[in-house]
Amino acid sequence: MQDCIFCKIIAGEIPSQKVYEDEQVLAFLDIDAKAPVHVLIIPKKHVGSVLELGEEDGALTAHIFAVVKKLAEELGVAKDGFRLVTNTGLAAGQTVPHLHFHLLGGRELGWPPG
Ligand code: D5M
Repeated sequence: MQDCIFCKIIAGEIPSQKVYEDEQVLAFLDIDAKAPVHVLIIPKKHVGSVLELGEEDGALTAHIFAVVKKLAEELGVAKDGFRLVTNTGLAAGQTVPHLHFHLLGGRELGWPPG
């Protein structure tokens, strides 16, 4: 999608520090890391948020979660614990309107989040 910063990252028009890529999914380091491990996992298909996910995206959604699990293990946060966050809409602080999952770990994570 034009003017979508994450679509531009997928297209290679904006650089990113990739940690995983396949045909459906890209994962890269968050530019504003909030934890020692802070990776964004995004579908390559432009989806605005979870509100735009449909039943037809079931396989894609399952694949995203499989990638989350793989990365959590590879990045060393699976054992101690990590958080998976998808901010949705203005009140939740979503700043990029392309579905993304924050994988955060490597420190104690407070609850509830701010
Ligand atoms: O999260 C959007 C996240 O996207 C936020 O943590 C910063 C990150 N971001 C924005 N631009 C970039 C680039 N170019 N590279 C890496 N990370 C980026 P949200 O939940 O929408 O607030």
